[in-house]
Amino acid sequence: MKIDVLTIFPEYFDSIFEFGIIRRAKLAEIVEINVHDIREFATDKHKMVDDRPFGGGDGMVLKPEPLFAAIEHLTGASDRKDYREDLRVVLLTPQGRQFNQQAAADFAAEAEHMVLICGRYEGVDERVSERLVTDELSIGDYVLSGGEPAASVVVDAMVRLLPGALGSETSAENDSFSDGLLDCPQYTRPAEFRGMKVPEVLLNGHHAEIDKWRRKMAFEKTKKVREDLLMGENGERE
Ligand code: 6GU
Repeated sequence: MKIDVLTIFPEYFDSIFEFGIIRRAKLAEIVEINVHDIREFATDKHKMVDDRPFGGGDGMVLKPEPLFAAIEHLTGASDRKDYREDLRVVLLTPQGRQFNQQAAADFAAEAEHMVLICGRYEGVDERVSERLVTDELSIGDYVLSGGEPAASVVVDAMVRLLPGALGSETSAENDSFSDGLLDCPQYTRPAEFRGMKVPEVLLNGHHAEIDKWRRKMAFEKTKKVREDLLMGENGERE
């Protein structure tokens, strides 16, 4: 998969993709990630990327021209109806639909090329969404100053699902959310620490019992802190 990130703060990403699974996936050429400064695509002599909103109001709005130029440069198309089937142009914005594990899995499976546009809190000219953007995503119900942290979240959640990104020693199958539940508690040595003992069931090597305990703990944890995950679409317990 190829990922292009468009941002007015390219330095934000200097080290964020240089660790752990994402770094390994880049080295193994499972993913290629390029970060671009939107300002490089500015068309006027002052390299302006934002301007005041028509109709008045606070803050600045990202201008359409640099983003249209950037998307055209990166994809060869300037209208989403001309995109390749495996291209996604994503705008990170608090007005987007909420990103989740299923969305990460869908992008990882379907997209060969992804362009992430980091919006600003104040906004992006609507014509970018109208003509260029295939998906508007938010990472949750809180306000960030810009889409940069959200873009790094989306990249991380997606890249770890690409075939080969996780070593054979780990797997995404047991992750929180992949089965709709949070993870069970985990312990490592020592078996007793400051008077706190590791649950006996984990020490006895009885795998059927351990699996049963883990499922029970995962369910109880989920019920306690995220009961919404146990509910179906209509609010009924599943
Ligand atoms: Cl994607 N952007 C901003 N600015 N704030 C957010 C967000 C995105 N997701 C949650 N809050």
